[in-house]
Amino acid sequence: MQNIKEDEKLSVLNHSCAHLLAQAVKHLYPEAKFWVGPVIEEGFYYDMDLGDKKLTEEDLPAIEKEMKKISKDGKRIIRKELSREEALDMFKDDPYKIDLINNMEDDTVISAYTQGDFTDLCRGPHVETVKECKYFKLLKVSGAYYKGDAKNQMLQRVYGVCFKTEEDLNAYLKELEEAKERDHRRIGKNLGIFMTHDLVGKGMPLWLPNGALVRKELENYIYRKEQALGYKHVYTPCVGTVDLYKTSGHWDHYKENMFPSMKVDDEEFVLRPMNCPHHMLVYANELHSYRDLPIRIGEFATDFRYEASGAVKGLERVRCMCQNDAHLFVRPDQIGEEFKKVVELILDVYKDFGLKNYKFRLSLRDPEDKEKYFDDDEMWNNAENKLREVLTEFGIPFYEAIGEAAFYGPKLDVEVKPAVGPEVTLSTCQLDFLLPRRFELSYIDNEGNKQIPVVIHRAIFGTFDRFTAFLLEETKGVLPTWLSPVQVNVIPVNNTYHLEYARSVVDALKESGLRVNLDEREEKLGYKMRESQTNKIPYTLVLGDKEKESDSVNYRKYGSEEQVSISLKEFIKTIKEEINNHK
Ligand code: TSB
Ligand code: ZN
Repeated sequence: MQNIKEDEKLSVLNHSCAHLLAQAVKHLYPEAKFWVGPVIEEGFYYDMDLGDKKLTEEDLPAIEKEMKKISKDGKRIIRKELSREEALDMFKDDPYKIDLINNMEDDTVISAYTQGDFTDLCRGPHVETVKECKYFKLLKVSGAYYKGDAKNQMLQRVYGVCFKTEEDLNAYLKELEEAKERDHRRIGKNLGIFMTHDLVGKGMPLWLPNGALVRKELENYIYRKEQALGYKHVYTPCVGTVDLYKTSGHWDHYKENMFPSMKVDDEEFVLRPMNCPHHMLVYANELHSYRDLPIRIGEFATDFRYEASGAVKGLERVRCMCQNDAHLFVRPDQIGEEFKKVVELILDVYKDFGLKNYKFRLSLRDPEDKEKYFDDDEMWNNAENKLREVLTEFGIPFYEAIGEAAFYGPKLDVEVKPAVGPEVTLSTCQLDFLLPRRFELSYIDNEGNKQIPVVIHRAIFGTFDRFTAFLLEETKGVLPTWLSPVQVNVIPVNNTYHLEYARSVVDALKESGLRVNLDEREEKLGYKMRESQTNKIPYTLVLGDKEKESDSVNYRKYGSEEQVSISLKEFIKTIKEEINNHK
């Protein structure tokens, strides 16, 4: 999707279009007051106060119509510089603009732009006439707190986008439409993957039977991989005492991302935002020798995080999530090798899922930010250099991001781009020299002395929630056979003659461990076959006389027109092979 901000001319055009929007709104709702209307990557928006009038998407066409009218009229856009007094006088009826003026530095050049009957306080620049804002579209409305502060009143934000030509606008709208089609919230609903409910709460999705099947398969898949790599899996509670998180440092560094605490008897609990403290205690439960390391503690662990209500999104950004988490306890001399193994596992998993659209990001601390990051230059430099070294050795392309590290150490993140909205992190692998110290962890070295291990935090899927969201978007809902909630849909040509045979095929498939649906509804064959496609079921079997007589099946693979006839035995062998190869 084109980034409007990156094209200077387009950026100016969009800014002018924001003014055009405000002018049109002012014509339709004369009481309207305006806050700010900046250009963003996807176009522009304007925050406005319309008193009691609550805008909905249905109001947008009328506003667009008024914008078109003003644009056609073709008034020039005229800049005027003002003294502070003139500006305060000009906008005396507008508390938001007064606020803006009062917050300007003394040496700011204050300017206003006028087009016909509308004047706005603005730094500019703008296009010459409103005529140039011709190919635009208003996209959506949402609430936005004044100055982005939840304590302030809610304003209304109208989003739009403007292009130089009709073709550009149409191409953009088509892309937008395709992104909407790919949006996991839409696919997730259509395929019965998850739901949400106000009574459960924001950012708290409920996994429906189909979604639960997908998730279980993902769990089994990664569990087997991790077991093979020597991980030990545990179960620990999804709460901990405030003292646990004071010991870990989360209470000081991560509190704004945590749910508030609750008192039970004489204990004060928090819903855990991370599992590291629990795993530190699991490690500390036994004495360890240098020979035991690395120790790899894994868990599919439920966490709760406070995410802003405007930021929660389907399964991608939730307040209750399940991490595919593990903490690796290693000797300092094992850091490079163990980190490498994690990167290998990430690459291996991504290959299995056929994922290609991702970027490695090396997230480093901001050395200036002494609040967020613990203060030990040497530790940070060592850790950051170590990660950089391994990546370079691997020859993996990566980019560096200052200020994105966790408070306890630098990390490697895998970034992906959702259908809608900004990039998010999927996998993560984080070095940590701090937590082992805070929990006074140790192992005995080969000379009998106590040493402190290093911890690597890593999540391959990130969370099952986010990974599923991404997978639904990457596959457009066409999951590989091994992950599909229903793998085979069996349709008898005629219930009277073929149902019995169809049932025997279903039994045989189920016995082989396949997930099967028998469509025995009294509907037309063509209708049933189309529905099988809509539900994105990998295999549709159509069973009639020929199949019944020869103990065979006639199958059609999702997305293919070809109908294939093979023996039932052969079919089971083929599909099982496909599943075992994670295809
Ligand atoms: C890897 N302590 C480490 C852990 O040991 C940790 O919690 N790291 S994290 O904060 O980066 O979270 C791990 C992963 O969870 C992220 O990489 C991301 O993929 C996923 N994640 C984070 N926040 C959310 C959220 N709100 N919704 C869904 N997934 C999330
Ligand atoms: Zn952790």
